[in-house]
Amino acid sequence: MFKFIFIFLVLTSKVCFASSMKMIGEKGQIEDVTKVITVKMFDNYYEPNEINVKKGETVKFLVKNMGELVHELNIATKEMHLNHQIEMAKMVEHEILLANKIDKSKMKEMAKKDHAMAHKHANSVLLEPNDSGEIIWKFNTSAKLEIACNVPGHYEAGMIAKIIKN
Ligand SMILES: [Cu+2]
Repeated sequence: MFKFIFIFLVLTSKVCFASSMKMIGEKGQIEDVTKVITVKMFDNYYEPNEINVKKGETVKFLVKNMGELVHELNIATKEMHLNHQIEMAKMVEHEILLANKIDKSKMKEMAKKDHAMAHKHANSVLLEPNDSGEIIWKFNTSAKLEIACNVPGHYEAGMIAKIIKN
């Protein structure tokens, strides 16, 4: 019985996650990219802090962390960001996420037990200072989205970039 409940919980959380992901768009394909946007991350803000996209467009984001702290660029709804902040706080608690460093070997270890700790989703990158990454995202839904950093304290500090769809 307990086993059944556990499996049920795992399945429902996966389904919920998948459906909210679908709501915000999907991982884009390189051949569909029509716009490339460079976003610089500082302590604690983005430059630019307003992104214009067309509905249906596939955008490649080149992300550079120019700050002295670890930062994230995550494309989601406000509600998803707030939920994700709980996971990020857990990463800090487990000392996976330090102020200016990500303990990648610890992250791998934890991910075996708790998948959320792997922090590998197509809609986000988590970068150490001087590191860079990219996201290719297809904006094929009308969901109200924002780019945000969910490292504890950063969202509250205003590390948010508006996504304007037209
Ligand atoms: Cu940040």
